[in-house]
Amino acid sequence: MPMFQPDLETLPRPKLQALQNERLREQVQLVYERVPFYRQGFDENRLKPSDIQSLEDLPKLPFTRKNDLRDTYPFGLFAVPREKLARIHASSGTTGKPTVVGYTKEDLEVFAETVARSLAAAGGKPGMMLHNAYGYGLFTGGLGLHGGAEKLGMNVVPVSGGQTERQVMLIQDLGPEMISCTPSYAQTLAEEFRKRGVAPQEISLKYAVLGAEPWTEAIRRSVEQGLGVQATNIYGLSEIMGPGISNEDVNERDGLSYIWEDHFYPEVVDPETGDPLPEGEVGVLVLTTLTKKAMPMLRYWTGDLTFITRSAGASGRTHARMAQIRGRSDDMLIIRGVNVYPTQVEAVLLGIPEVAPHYQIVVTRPEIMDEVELRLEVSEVHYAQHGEGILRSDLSQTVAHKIKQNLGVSVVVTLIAPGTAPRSEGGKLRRVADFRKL
Ligand code: DLL
Repeated sequence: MPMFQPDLETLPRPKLQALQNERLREQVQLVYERVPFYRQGFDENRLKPSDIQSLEDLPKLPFTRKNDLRDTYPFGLFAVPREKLARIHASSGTTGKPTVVGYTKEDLEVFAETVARSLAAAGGKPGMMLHNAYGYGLFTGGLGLHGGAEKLGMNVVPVSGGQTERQVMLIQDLGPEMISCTPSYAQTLAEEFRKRGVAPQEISLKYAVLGAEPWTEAIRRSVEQGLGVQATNIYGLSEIMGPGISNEDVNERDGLSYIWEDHFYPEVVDPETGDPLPEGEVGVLVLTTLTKKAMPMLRYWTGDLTFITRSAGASGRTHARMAQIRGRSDDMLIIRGVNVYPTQVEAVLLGIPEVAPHYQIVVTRPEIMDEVELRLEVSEVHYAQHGEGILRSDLSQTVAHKIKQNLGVSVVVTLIAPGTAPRSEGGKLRRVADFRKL
């Protein structure tokens, strides 16, 4: 696929590194001068900005965490006065106040460029129509994709999330070639088309750019088949910018996404010790912004688990690539001492054609022991063939056995009818209900 900024996306690595080092020094100087929180961090570690000369010096610095944003709510980590801000976004936390993030005009320019690179990698081209079903508002998804698509020269239908029937009508009437939404919402839309008897080849969509929540090959397959698209992964987070920190190339679709590392520098560290891990090892992704003006972030602890590689991808881009997120370190379920991520359960489903990638994981602790129930839909084809009786068949044991074999945990599998597991109504879907914390 043609790149949006080929010179930058294929910059030879020595040049890329020189650029990163230069930008890092500027970013460090900026936060030291303008953000008391960072200055304090430097002082406490007896560091001066001049101690950070290159990327190799980064591990000297402490991490910045979500709590630091909460503690300095709302504007404490901003490096510019309010008059220089062009936009605010916020992400809702599970408790209390949201985290607030800010952008200058220049930040919005970089945001649009990196999303434009992502959309081009996903198959987007000037003149193409994008049906943008990410939520518009404080969430970065809607406006983030919107700005990038316009920058690339696409035309955007700003549908936002929800109202599934209207979305389907608009797709049928306007004929967009590309859609952006959460993977769980793409599943919802695919089902709605099926219900109406619209075959995948009759749907105008060719490309889907999906992210904002973890997903696996099982869901990729169901969305690609259901909508007749090629689906790529888009990753990002508000604290660093929003969507478009990284994106897969549509011709690669191997689970590895290019990180636009001339703006966002990635490290992967040990979740327990925080020590940097070698390439290829799974740990927590830590990101440092290199060009942010309103809210620079040094060593932001994303909590997302992945690995990175700098091996060359087929597209010719030189930037590092990151693997699909396996989950967040705080989403990890500890089931009777065994660490389990919902995506691991989902991955097991891929090998079982009789079931659908629609499920809910319910964790309880009735007495002392944790109990896990996987409420899992039978595939429509299988259900149609065997009827309701299939729900009480030994298919549930087969699935439980596979999960035990692969993940080492015992789960009770309850088979449920197609269409009865929770669905995304437009935004991120929570597939885990953990009642132990209540
Ligand atoms: O979700 C930004 C975004 C919008 C990304 C649209 C992609 C598309 P937040 O609401 O701040 O920002 O949530 C960020 O969502 O730390 C991950 O845990 C998760 N996440 C985002 N993209 C992916 C992905 C947006 N592709 C948090 N795969 C991140 C897995 C993802 N998890």
